[in-house]
Amino acid sequence: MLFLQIFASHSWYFPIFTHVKKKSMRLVTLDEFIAENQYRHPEATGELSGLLRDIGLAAKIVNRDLSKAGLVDAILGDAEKTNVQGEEVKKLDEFANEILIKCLQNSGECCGIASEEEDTFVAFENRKNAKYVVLFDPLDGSSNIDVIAPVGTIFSVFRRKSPVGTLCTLEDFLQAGDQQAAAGYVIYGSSTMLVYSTGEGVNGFTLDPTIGEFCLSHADIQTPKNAKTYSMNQGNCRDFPENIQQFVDFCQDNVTKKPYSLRYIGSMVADFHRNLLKGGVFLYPPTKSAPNGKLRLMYECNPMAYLQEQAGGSASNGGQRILSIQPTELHQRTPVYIGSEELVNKVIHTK
Ligand code: AHM
Ligand code: MG
Repeated sequence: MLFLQIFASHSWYFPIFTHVKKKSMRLVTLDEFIAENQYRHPEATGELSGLLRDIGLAAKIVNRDLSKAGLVDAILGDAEKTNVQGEEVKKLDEFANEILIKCLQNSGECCGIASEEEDTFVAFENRKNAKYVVLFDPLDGSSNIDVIAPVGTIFSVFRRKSPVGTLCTLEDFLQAGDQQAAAGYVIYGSSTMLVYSTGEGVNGFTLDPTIGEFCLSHADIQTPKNAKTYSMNQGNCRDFPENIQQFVDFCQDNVTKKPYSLRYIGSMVADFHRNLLKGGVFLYPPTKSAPNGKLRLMYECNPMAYLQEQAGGSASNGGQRILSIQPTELHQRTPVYIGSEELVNKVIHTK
């Protein structure tokens, strides 16, 4: 009965109902999509597929908790406190961090993680036989939660370099971005979407809350080669390098009176997602007080650069392709210019 109700309420997904609505298409869930991709690669062991499914599960749990953020005191409370029931009070980014760690440790495919919320990497003692490590920013832009602006989870997956059967090591995590086996993000906005790539294009899945499944909604995302949108914290402009100030002048284009649009939410996932779909460039330049910018190479810039390149865009730190940077520390920061290829080129070639 329940199945029939769900089936009927989603009739537009199914070809059987094409006589009802012309644009009908079959629903493809994230799990089906992952399984289909695995089937197309007979050499695949299914471990990466399992890992991606587990990240999807963690995203659903985070999404559930986020949607209650304004209602449940424990979710918005400060860390290091207990509530009246004596339970530990946590902030949402700590919740998200714990959920991801638990889901990945339970998965069996992940031998260790590194998180923006942890001082150093965590090796899973009980998962020495797993082949992958995952790095993530559990809740990027979390300062936006209080005002119900979009936030996101960003993740990056590498094959380990240390021998299977041993504890993972720092070397497994400190790999250049072009070695990523997969990367993606979840955006928790007016709807919730998971976007990921395993190096064969970029696909987006929107969470259908009525069935609790991510469903393919944005197949093979290609980003526009050019656009007239830029995203940056322009309040810092006087502190930016001369060439970035020149680029801002170019965007404001007082000569031809055709300025570019400035769109900045202050949540990288949201700004990136809009630019990925509609075109644009996101900039987080160095400043005098932060010569390497603010954003982290391993948790934010590498996964987003991987997705952007897979979608036909590009990403640079101003002198080097983001994906070619050899990391030296887990938490290292880098300036980043990422988005539509022609706009990124314009930024990095402006003198
Ligand atoms: P966070 O990882 O502590 O949430 O900080 C990262 C966020 C990004 O989502 C966003 O692009 C940036 O910080 C905004 O910084 P600013 O407030 O300096 O513009
Ligand atoms: Mg972050």
